[in-house]
Amino acid sequence: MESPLKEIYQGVLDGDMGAVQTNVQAAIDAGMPAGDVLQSGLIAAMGEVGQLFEDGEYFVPEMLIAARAMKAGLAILQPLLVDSGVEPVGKVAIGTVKGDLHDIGKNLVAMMLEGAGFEIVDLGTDVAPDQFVAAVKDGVNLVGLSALLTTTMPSMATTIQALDAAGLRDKVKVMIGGAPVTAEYARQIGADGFAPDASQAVTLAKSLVG
Ligand code: B1M
Repeated sequence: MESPLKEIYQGVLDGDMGAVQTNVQAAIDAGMPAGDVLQSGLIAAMGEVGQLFEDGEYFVPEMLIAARAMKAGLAILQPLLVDSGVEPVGKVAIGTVKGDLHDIGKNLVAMMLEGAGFEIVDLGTDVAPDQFVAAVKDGVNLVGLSALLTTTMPSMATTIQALDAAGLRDKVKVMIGGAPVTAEYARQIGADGFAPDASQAVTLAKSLVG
């Protein structure tokens, strides 16, 4: 691992926002691709934060400050990952489902979709099924549902059922993702597709609206 990446990784683990910002900028200035900084620095470190939480070494406050540090790094990468000026290829309403407050992955997917030319309606976190229904009534052609908790995954199914009940299911494609979500689960609840990460979410979104 090269030095700025190591510092970024450690900065996220320590929740040291300043160190993350300084080293993300240093990595970019040194010519490192933004995608590498994201994957090998920020995302890799957040994976370890999750492991430390599971092992009982980190608690919610540590997760929160790690997330804040990661977001500070992402803010620097965002303009580099989002290549603007492209004609919208589709309009996506994206949100983290009801009961779930995790937004880093959802934001990353939104950012990458925007970079690929999609218009984004970001509904935020803890999004109730009727909010997705309202967005579809407003004219989005793709709905993106994110869930990070096994306990909130059923809200994905509830959202699809709400679209169905509103008579809108055949007017919109639904893609789902998030750490505990699988392709099998997508099939089970009648989603149109599942993507394991942000770049595959772009490929999937293009194929769904194409
Ligand atoms: Co939470 N948390 N958390 N947490 N948290 C997890 C998810 C957990 C796995 C940690 C663990 O135990 N190892 C665990 C869930 C266990 C489970 O459900 N089985 C957990 C828990 C238990 C909790 C609380 C219940 C803790 C508590 O209060 N006791 C609580 C729940 C709050 C709530 O939501 N109601 C909670 C709270 C929090 C914080 C607020 C402290 C913070 C979130 C801050 C924020 O998001 N603003 C937090 C964090 C940071 C995590 C971990 C450590 C990191 C999540 C993250 O940002 N990853 C996480 C552990 C982990 O996932 N390893 C954990 C980085 C991000 C880039 O990855 O979100 O997976 P990810 O997104 C990826 C892909 O999944 C995919 O693309 C993204 C980019 O590649 N993807 C999509 C995501 N959405 C997609 C949508 C798509 C397509 C792809 O299409 C639409």
